[in-house]
Amino acid sequence: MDEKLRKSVTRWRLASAVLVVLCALLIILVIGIVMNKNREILAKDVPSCGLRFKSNMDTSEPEHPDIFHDLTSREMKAVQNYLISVPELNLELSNLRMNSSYIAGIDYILPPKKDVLAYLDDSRPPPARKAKVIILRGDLTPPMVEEYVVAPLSNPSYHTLIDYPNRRNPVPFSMRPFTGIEFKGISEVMKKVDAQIGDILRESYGATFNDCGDKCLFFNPNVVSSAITGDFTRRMWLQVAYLVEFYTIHPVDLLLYVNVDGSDPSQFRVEKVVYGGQYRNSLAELAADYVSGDVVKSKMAFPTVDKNLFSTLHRRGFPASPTEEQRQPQFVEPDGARYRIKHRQIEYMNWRFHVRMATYNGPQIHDVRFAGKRIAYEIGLQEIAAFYAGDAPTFRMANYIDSVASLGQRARALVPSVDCPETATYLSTRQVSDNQEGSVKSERSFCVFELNTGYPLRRHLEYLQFRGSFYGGMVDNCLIVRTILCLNNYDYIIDFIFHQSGIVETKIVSTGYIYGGVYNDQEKNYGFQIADQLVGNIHHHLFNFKVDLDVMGTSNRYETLDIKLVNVSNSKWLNGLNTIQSQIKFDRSLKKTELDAVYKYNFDTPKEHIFHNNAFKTRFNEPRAYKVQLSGMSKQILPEDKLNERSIPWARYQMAVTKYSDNEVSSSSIYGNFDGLQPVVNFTQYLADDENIVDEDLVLWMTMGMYHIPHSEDLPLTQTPGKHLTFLISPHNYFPEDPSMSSRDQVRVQLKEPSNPKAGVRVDRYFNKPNTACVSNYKETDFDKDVEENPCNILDV
Ligand SMILES: *[C@@H]1O[C@H](CO)[C@@H](O)[C@H](O)[C@H]1NC(C)=O
Ligand SMILES: *[C@@H]1O[C@H](CO)[C@@H](O)[C@H](O)[C@H]1NC(C)=O
Ligand SMILES: *[C@@H]1O[C@H](CO)[C@@H](O)[C@H](O)[C@H]1NC(C)=O
Ligand SMILES: [Cu+2]
Repeated sequence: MDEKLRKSVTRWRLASAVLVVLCALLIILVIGIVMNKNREILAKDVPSCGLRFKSNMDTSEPEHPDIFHDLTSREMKAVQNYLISVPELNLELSNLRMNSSYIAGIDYILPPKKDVLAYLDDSRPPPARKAKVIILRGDLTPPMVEEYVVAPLSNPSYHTLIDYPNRRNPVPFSMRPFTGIEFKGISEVMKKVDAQIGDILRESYGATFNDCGDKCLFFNPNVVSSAITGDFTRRMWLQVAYLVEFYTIHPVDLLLYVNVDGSDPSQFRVEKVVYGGQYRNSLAELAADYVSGDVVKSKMAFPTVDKNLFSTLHRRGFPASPTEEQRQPQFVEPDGARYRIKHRQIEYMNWRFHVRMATYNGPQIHDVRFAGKRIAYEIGLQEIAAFYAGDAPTFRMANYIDSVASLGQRARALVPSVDCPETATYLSTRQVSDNQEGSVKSERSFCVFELNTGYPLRRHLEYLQFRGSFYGGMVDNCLIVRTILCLNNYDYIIDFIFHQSGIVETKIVSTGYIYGGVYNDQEKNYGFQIADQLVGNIHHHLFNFKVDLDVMGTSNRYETLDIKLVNVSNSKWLNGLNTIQSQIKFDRSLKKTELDAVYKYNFDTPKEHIFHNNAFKTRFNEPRAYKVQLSGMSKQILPEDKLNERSIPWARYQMAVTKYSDNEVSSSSIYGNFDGLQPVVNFTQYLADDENIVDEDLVLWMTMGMYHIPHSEDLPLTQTPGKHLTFLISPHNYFPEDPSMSSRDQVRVQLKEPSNPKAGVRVDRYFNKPNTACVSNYKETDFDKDVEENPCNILDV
């Protein structure tokens, strides 16, 4: 090819390339215009929806709270005003110190069950409302924790120390729950730490506790149970950490054993210290050995805090797709919400129940009825525990029994479109805690929503024409009541789920930050190294729930359906040699006493658990029962009645069944983290009297759990998939058929003329119009704007 030709070809190539690019740009432009036009059309012509029936949502606080309602702000104030006027209580509401007399929490006392049922079922007058007030008497010598009943709430006029037949009151001060005042006290110790080993801290870790600018240290407390030390002195091991987002995965190699006994923080002191794995008996000893070169220096650098720091929750990295703005799927309720809320009573389809947030135990539902009939008097959380392990003394002691932090006080704001769907209705809760006059409202601490699970509740397709050709199915639309408890690093999501088929499901799921220590070879069997110097320590999550089941009244019995092997002979019709066939059958086994009824899961003895009233049978004389199904079991392998295990005896059983007693309200207590030597509540005693449980009012104590060996994908946060633990309460020969057969959510398809398929099919949706387009009227920005203007609706400010 000559030079001229080559040049002209190159020119042509260039020109056509430019043309192609121009065309492409033009096409993109045209598509863009058309698409924008389409968007405009959508926005203009499609009606917005979700507006109707908003009047069915009355989430306000009532003037006259009904029997299951939590304390109202007015009642809390009245209790405080009354108590402050009682000279011998010496109560203070502000400028609190550890040696003040102050309120740790106020909770509603549910009246004795017989009085509640007389009111609900026999139109008797409602029993008087009463409050339980826990007062930390730092002012007494010795200091004490006192539990009072205060009543009547309409106008409080008396208070008495609650006289429990089976638990101590008052309780030693050293077993008290955590309060903000105590943590202020502990931070006083940190001033001493800075004074004594501040130089070591700066040289080793580039940070101190006080006057530290943006390079500060903080600590994670690990309660040392009295069951371990053998005495009632209040002590903790503190894991020192960098105060960054987030400190539980930024430990430094320093552990402090602190004595935080009594009500005088000036007496709080460090009794042992572990620096770089080296034990010393005092800060002074460490300081001396550091100077003389008798300790190996530990060295860690303050983390670089930016969005790429592995422990922060800023978005980072490159998303696979979508790479440009494209919104996520959204929820819409085309004709408005299909449930009603009146204060704390919720109605959905055949369901009706009340919800509340118990100060110490967390979320509870009461008087759960389906089609008008009570199934459960109460279903509620009792305790959340996390038992860690490790070579470091901190992790050996890190056996959290979380009601030490008052579970109900830890329910905080739920974020629309992340924590709950956009369509959810929110309820707020109120708590009184230390250092507060009046009560504090937690906005959006419960959410209520109907969830289209996108999963069939049931379906069948008969595709063969000669067998009738039909389809019948129904999506599992259910109502969910959700709360999330924020317990330091962990977040526990608790759902009560109401299915249209009469099944109520209770679910607990964990997410949040893990808690890790400094990695060294001794930790090898306790966790993986998952970041520089970080080990994610193994731990066992354990949860206990109470279910006060009332199936057709309070006279109930518990039977297991024991699935067994049986050998049957086929000799009547089979003339061969080997006519014995093995198959399964079940035997009904009535549980007669509490100890007879404790359930420890055994793979070799499969069984189902049913509860029923012996006076109510189906027309075939079968018991009309409710079945309890456990899907979150986890074996607790620590030896029984030893050390910290003494505070969680409920975890020995996957289910225990007791006879109802007004004195056996909860399986655990806010003192459990400290009181192992002599527990204030010893759940084993509920069983030890081995009462008859046949035709009695029965209470079920359900334990669920999960081992967690953290791995690098637990960074920055541990995720919810695979961590759903549930138990279900389902009708079992209780209804003649699936009660959801009456639901309009179902779809039936059949031939118009069974003998003439060509005539086509008919689809019946029972007035549930499909696919009518509408745009959700939900505005995400409402939340963003709200919290911008009212930061306290999401964060403690
Ligand atoms: C209470 O504690 C504070 C400081 O913590 C102290 O100044 C005060 O004297 C104490 N009061 C009593 C009565 O001991
Ligand atoms: C049934 O037969 C099998 C062997 O075929 C035997 O192992 C088992 O023990 C028998 N069970 C009963 C309940 O008889
Ligand atoms: C709890 O009570 C049971 C039964 O009375 C008893 O055996 C057990 O030792 C008690 N546990 C503690 C920690 O006191
Ligand atoms: Cu975990």
